[in-house]
Amino acid sequence: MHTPGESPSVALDGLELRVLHLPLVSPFTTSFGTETVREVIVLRTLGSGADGWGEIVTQNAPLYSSEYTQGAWDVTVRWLAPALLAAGTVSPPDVARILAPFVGHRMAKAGLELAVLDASLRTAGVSLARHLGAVRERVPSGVSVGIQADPAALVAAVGGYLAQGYERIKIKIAPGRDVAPTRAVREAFGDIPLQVDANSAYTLADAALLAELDRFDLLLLEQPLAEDDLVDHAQLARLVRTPVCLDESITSAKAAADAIDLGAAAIVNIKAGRVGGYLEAVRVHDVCRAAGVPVWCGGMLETGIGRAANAALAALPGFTLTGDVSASDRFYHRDIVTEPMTLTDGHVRVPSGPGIGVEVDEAAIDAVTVAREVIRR
Ligand code: NPG
Repeated sequence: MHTPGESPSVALDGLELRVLHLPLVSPFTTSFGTETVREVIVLRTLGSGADGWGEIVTQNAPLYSSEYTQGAWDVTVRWLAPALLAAGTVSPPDVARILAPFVGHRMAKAGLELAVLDASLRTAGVSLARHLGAVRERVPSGVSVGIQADPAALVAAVGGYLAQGYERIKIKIAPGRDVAPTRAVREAFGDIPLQVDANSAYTLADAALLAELDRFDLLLLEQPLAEDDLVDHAQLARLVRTPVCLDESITSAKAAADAIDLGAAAIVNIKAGRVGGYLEAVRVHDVCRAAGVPVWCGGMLETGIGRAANAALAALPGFTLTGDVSASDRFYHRDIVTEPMTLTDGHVRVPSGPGIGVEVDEAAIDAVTVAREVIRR
């Protein structure tokens, strides 16, 4: 198994934080609400070496997880950034160690670690993909389709993505918007690779309803129950035939190991932000691979920064299922990198340049920046 090795330490003189508001090409509806503008924090390391870029994938409101943008901004400005800057010179693995005393706030920590990784690897001239242990130059691309007004609108949306070449469809479900929309997509498109994501919208009392989805031969049923309902997920897994995949519940490699031991997860969605960084994400991958549990790379509507890093992660050998690593134009009219990710034959390219392998478009990022702060040591 590949373990990310040494990479140069970064001398940190400061950190730049920005809140961005990126308009979405179409509203994105999940069981917890509708987004029309993606609010995200982008970070830049300031120092003598190369600038490093990172992204904190929180949303405006704490609906997917307890983290949210203003909270992440506050904890970063008040606690996380000062602790890193006080250390002065940090290697990528130092970031998690230095920030470990601060409980939780994994998305904020992941964004900071990514910025340090990017600065370090740009200086070393090594790609993030190579550093993490990627074995592929391109990865298959899946798309996550939000809840639509009715099954006909869902079928139209899915048809559009299939026409673009997406290799796998994930549809969001919620109580009352589950069996009928799934049936509509199955009937319209036959044997396509299809999975559903409930974002914790059900309880174990819904087991019989969720078992009705078995007849649609889904790849997986993602996070049907609440984040901390591991035992209930294990019980549900015995009541449905569709493999249960966990997202929100998997907050670390330890959580992944526990979920697998309990029989709560047959498949794991890996998001670096949710587990506190790309280095922990690799450890989640390793735990799952050793247990024979397939993984796939989740998405958090990343800008070109996080999207490039996700493609690198998704190129690791255990990512045997197609991830939510879609083209930039799935979400954005104008991304903040000079070469936004595109779809070719249903795949996206894994960047091979130093660090995350993409360049930030300063004019584009300035145009969507709604708050900016520089913290110096
Ligand atoms: O392709 O980036 C993408 C979006 C994938 O559906 C997606 N993400 O629950 O997995 C999820 C969902 C999400 C997005 C959750 C944003 C929270 C915030």
